Amino acid sequence: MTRKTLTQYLVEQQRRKQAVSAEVRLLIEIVARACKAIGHAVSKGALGGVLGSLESENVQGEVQKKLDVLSNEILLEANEWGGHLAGMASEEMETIHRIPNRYPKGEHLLLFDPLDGSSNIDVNVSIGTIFSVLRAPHHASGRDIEEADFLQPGSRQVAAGYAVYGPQTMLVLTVGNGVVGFTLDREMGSWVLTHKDIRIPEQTSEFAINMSNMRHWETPVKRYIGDCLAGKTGPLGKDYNMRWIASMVADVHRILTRGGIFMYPRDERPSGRKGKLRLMYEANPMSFIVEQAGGAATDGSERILDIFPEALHQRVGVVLGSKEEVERVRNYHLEL
Ligand code: AHM
Ligand code: MG
Repeated sequence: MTRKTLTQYLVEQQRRKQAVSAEVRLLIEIVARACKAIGHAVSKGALGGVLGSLESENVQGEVQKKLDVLSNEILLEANEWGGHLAGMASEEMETIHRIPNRYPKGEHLLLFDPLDGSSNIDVNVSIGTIFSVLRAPHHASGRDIEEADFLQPGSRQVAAGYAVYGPQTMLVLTVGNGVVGFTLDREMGSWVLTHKDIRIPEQTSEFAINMSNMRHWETPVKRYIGDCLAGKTGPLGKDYNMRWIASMVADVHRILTRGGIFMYPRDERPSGRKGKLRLMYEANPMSFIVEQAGGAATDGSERILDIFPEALHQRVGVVLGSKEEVERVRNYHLEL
């Protein structure tokens, strides 16, 4: 069996399809290398002293886990010096990270959730890293990058991906030319192409939602889930199964593998929080991947990739996965 590595895949995308530039190729290789380092730390667990929480909170008021902070540092350090970036932004940092003056600057912006699924770190359940790549606006060249330069709709992403640290460590990637998956060969230390053209089945009878939030949901979501639970004799005429891993990377990875619908909808909780997941480095990269795999992603009414962001850490309702099921949920919203 001939094995294709991430490097070979990217060189081919550059040469044959012009889907990536040399700069994006370098960027993805560096992010992939950082994910290898994060995966290594994750796999050491208690032996590496990486479990547990710190005293600190991030900008969203969430207690930071040691691995949240460590993963953030790994990604920052890996990506600072290569000359491929104009700036970075992360779930774990209040504002953007400029490239220090001692390094050359590039034309791209990198956004990431360094360790997604934080509540699963200490319980040995799959977690991951999510990233999104944008182009720095032309008008930003020659001056320091600003937070406003990052506020671009997801449809402008030039690449997106995630690494999942599970029974296998995998990297799933799109450069706007379909979705591919690589499995980490731990002995060789290389990412090997194992999933050539990932496609999400258009239909499904499996949903993923945190049911404990039901009392906060908007009416269309309550109606949809109610109809799913009604099973074969209900209006949808089929029995549904449910999964909720509480790591978006792992839930989305399952959907890419066998279909399904994932929902963390905006809701009406007293805090006024509009959804849990963040647009720029969770919803956008996952929506790009899901659409490239033939699925769909909406906030209930609008295509996620069309949303014009207003803030770096903006939250958004997320409904994504198998195309026909996402369309169904969108129709429940339209009917109201
Ligand atoms: P995090 O970035 O702090 O880890 O939060 C995002 C995670 C997602 O991975 C997951 O879908 C969701 O939060 C789970 O939330 P809940 O614990 O409310 O079910
Ligand atoms: Mg997250």
